[in-house]
Amino acid sequence: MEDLKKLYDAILTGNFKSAKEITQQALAAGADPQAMVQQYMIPAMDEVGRRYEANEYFVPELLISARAMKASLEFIRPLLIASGAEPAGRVVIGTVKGDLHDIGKNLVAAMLEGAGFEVIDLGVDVSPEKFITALNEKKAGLVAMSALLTTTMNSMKTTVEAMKAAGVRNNVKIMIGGAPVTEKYAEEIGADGYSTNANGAVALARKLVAA
Ligand code: B12
Repeated sequence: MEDLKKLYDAILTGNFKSAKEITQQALAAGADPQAMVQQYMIPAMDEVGRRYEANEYFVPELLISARAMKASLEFIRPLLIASGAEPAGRVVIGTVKGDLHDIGKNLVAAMLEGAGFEVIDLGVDVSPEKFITALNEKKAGLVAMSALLTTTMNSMKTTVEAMKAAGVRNNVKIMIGGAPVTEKYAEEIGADGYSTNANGAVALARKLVAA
C-alpha cells in the first residue's frame, strides 16, 4: 500500500480534497479500510497532535487536518461498521448545558474519531438528562464534557451528580475539558480526568478505556 503514504500526507497537511480522492481510489482498488485507518490515518492524526503539542501546528492546522480526516472517514466508516471492526471505545461528547461554544469540543471529537473511537456527538447546550439518555442508549464507556464559561462549568458538576442519581456513574469514565477547567476542578466534581487540549484528550481517553 505504498501510495497510501499520500493519504497520510493529505491528512497531515489538511488537504481534504486529496484525502477524499485517495480514499475513494484506494477503496475501489480493494484496499483494506481497517489497515488504511490503522496504518496511515491514525498515525497522521497522531503526528498532527504531536506537532500541535510542539507548537509547530496551531488550531487552524488542527482543524483542517481534522476536516481531511473526517472527509476520508465518511467513506471508510460504513465499511468498518459492515465488517464489525471494534472501535477503540465509544464516547458520548457534548458541550454542557447553557454553553454554546463548540470549536474545542468539535476538535476533541474529531481527534477521538481519528484515533479510532466511535463518537456520539450531542452538540451544544446538552442537559444532564440528554447525556444520561445517550449513555444508556449507546452503551458508551466514556463521556466527554466541554465548557468554556466559568458560569457553565457548574453544569459539569450537575451532570456528574445526575449521573450518580440515575445509577450510571459507575458504568462510565468521565473526562472534562475547556479553557476554564482545571485538574483541581476535575477532582472536585469527581471526574476521572481532564486535559487542556485535543491531543491530550486522545491520550486520556486511551488511558481511561484501558483502566
Ligand atoms: C469563539 C468564541 C465564542 C463564539 C463561539 C462559537 C462556537 N461555535 O464555538 C460565540 C461568539 C458564539 C461566543 C459566545 C459567547 N462567549 Co465566547 N468565546 C469565544 C473565544 C473567542 C474562542 C473559544 C474557542 O473556540 N477557542 C478555540 C478552541 C480550540 O479552544 P477551546 O475551546 O479551549 O478547546 C480546547 C481545550 O479547551 C480542550 N477542550 C475543550 N473541550 C474539551 C473537552 C474535553 C473532554 C477535553 C478533554 C478537552 C477539551 O481541547 C480543545 C482543543 O485543544 C473565547 C476566547 C478564547 N480565546 O478562548 C471566548 C470566551 C470563551 N467567550 C466568553 C464569553 C463571555 C461569551 C459570551 C457570554 C459572550 C456574550 N456576552 O454573549 C457568549 C456565551 C454564549 C454561550 N451561552 O455559550 C468568555 C468566557 C469568560 C469566562 N471566563 O467565562 C471568553 C473567554 C472571552 C473573554 N475573554 O471574555 N464565544
